Amino acid sequence: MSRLVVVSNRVGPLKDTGKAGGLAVALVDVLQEMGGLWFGWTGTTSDEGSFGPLQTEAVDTVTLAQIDMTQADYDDFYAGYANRTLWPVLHYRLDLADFSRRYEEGYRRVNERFATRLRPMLKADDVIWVQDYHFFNFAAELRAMGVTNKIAFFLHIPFPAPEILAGLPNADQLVRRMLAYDLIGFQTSRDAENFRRFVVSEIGGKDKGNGVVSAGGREVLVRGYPIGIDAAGFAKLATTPDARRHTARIEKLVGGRPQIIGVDRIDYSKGLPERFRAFERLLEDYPENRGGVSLMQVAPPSRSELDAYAEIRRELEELTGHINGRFADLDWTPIRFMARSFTRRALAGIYRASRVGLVTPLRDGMNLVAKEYVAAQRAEDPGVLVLSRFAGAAEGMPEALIVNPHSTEGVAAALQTALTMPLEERRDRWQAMFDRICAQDASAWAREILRDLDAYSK
Ligand code: GDG
Repeated sequence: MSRLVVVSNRVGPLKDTGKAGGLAVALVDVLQEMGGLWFGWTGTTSDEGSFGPLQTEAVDTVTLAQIDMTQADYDDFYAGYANRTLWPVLHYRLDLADFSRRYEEGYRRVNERFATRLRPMLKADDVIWVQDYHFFNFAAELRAMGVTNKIAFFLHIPFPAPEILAGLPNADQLVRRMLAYDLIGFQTSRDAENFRRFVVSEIGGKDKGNGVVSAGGREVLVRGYPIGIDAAGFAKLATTPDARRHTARIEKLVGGRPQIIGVDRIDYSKGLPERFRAFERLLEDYPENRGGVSLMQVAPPSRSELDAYAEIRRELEELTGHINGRFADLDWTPIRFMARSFTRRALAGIYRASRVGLVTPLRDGMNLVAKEYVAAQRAEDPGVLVLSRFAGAAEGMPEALIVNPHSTEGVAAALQTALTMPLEERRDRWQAMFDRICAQDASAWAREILRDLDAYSK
């Protein structure tokens, strides 16, 4: 069997995967099974940057190999092109994108350097799997160095309609370089379709059917592979003593009154201000909820050095103050906004204590919170998931209450439906979603991509 080489911006952890998300768990699983190398950035900057020493760590059959970046690489590649250019464009926010030439150059530089450092570690029959928008160019760089191995790519965030992507300077070059991969996986069939449409309409390629596109002498398999979570593991987490303690704390606090839960990194793609306004509308339009229903928002800050992120946080603090000031009562606080993180166990317990899971991104590749919320519920008395149609997760969770996150009235009405839904209907909807997320878990996702890569590319 071939060895697996995974490339991603951040790597690991190999041990203590209890702390890691579903992605790390799934990758460690397949890496252990096939034997493998996981290559990426250390997370630190140094003067030597990617020219500096390779830091390695091995556990059984898996080796982690990491290199630093220089401060300039961090600024131009990571904070720059990845997070200030690609992230907004791929989330349909051309208005927020910064198209500085310096960023684009930094992106090419880091992709090239990282590929150069990986090259000597590669063996002839290694299977290479590159993750996410940081490394669109990675296969093209490897090919330029003569690497002929099978290489797959998976994009964790949305791939926008060609009409949007065309706004990115040099988008055609970016997509042309992506054709150096043998397989390109997206979160949804819609994203895959957007990519194929771009290849046909913008770079004169051909759609050959069955997901295959061709251009510039290359043929690539382009498909949707919705990422899953370790559903069974997460369900177990929700019943650990630590999780139970958190469930009990909330139950004590709300005293039988229903709680709505939101869990999101503070990011403009997550639709948080829109969500708070929809909750306010629930209290306006359905006054019977005043004094009863509350919204708990767990919101770990991310990328706070970027203005757009700092602004969202301020806006949320203001909205919380406004809504609480307007509606709060002696024994009831409408919104609990917490700009902090919790352990995964605590999160599982928090989900379990919440009658409604509110997941309303304006755009999201998949959204794992939607799946975690479902996994953490009690089978006998499960909560209801309210889910944005613009989350990739909506494609595979039709039993959720699907909403347009831009519609304040629509989300408020769905919340009211969720809060008044009879037990039997809650159970039916939950069971269908739970069965599906267990069958299509993170490890099934990874295996399917690797199987297709093996079957498709010669
Ligand atoms: C990207 C794509 C895609 C959140 N708060 C805490 C915490 N979390 C965990 C959640 C979940 C993860 O972070 C967030 O995953 P999402 O999928 O919701 O969103 P992104 O971070 O934007 O992830 C997304 C994903 O990649 C995978 O392909 O689904 O579309 O944007 O697991 O539980 N974890 C802990 N404490 C917190 O306070 N421990």
